Amino acid sequence: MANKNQTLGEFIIQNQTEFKYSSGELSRLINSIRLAAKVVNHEVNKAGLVDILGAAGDTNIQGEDQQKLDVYANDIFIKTLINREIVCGIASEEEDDFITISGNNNKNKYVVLMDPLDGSSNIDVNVSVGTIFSIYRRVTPEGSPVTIDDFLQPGNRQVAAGYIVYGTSTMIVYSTGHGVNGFTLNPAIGTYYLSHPNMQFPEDGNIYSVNEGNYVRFPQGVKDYIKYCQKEEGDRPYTSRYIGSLVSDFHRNMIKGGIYIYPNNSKNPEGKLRLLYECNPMAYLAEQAGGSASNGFTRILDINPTELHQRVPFFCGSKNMVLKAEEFMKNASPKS
Ligand code: AHM
Ligand code: MG
Repeated sequence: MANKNQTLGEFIIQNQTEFKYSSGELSRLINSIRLAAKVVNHEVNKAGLVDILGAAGDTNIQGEDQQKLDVYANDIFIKTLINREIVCGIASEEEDDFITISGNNNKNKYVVLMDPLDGSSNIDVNVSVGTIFSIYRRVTPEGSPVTIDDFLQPGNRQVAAGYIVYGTSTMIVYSTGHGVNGFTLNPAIGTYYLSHPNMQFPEDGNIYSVNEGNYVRFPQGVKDYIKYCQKEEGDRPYTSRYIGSLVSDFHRNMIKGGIYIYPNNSKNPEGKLRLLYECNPMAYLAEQAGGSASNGFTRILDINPTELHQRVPFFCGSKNMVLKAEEFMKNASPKS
């Protein structure tokens, strides 16, 4: 039974036994992410003071170099995970290659893949950004250094995934395969409380989120679907809402019902979003909340990744909306 006074720390302990291999390692890992998220949150909240504290590339009054926030977030998450010797490897959107962590004699079981600060171009204009993370059990034997195979696993093998949204409130939303729960940070005391237990995507929705500025470059199926959303019929036209910050757009759609689309287009033939750092974790959360995620034709979580920074088209949100968009994609594609 969900208890709204419950803190994230209490929730993690209470639910530890639900984990398949309950050694406490995954709980400690989520605890580390919780901690790093607080540090990043503190820095993101100060971003508006940039003219006072110094812009990226400057040296501040204490003689420290000011970093870009996405680089800062990347460093904080990596340092926190390395210092606690809690994972055997990390891959990040900000790093060219994966990082091997050999602490604890390579005995740690989990790898973390993350986008430390997604939507960072929104920071300058005081719009919400987020952190996205994804956790897998390694596939190579414990006791040896990780290899690329530990990272190139299909999304259906994730053991946990989540995001932090640095919005009007800071929230951490995550799943370990038993539904999705959201916790809101009380900044006065630095504690996250269970504010959104068992989050569910409405099956239908009336919001579509896509960068329509790219319309002329979209595949015909997406153009047709957008026209469908705009048609005056039944509960349509739908509302268009696009923040340009995946975590925020997803978060709103999960609460209100909607679809997020970042299609391939003539300029980005594979799409823009990264399969491992953005699409897989969001797809896992969507499905855990009763929603759906596809590349227009195939379930995102069933795609076998071939490279770390692989991009894919992304259609994610309320189940019936994703189904409808897929129908348009199929109907518009050349019949074989
Ligand atoms: P980023 O990882 O470089 O921040 O890019 C990902 C972001 C998403 O958060 C957002 O939905 C999308 O890029 C917006 O892209 P665009 O400006 O092309 O619409
Ligand atoms: Mg990103």
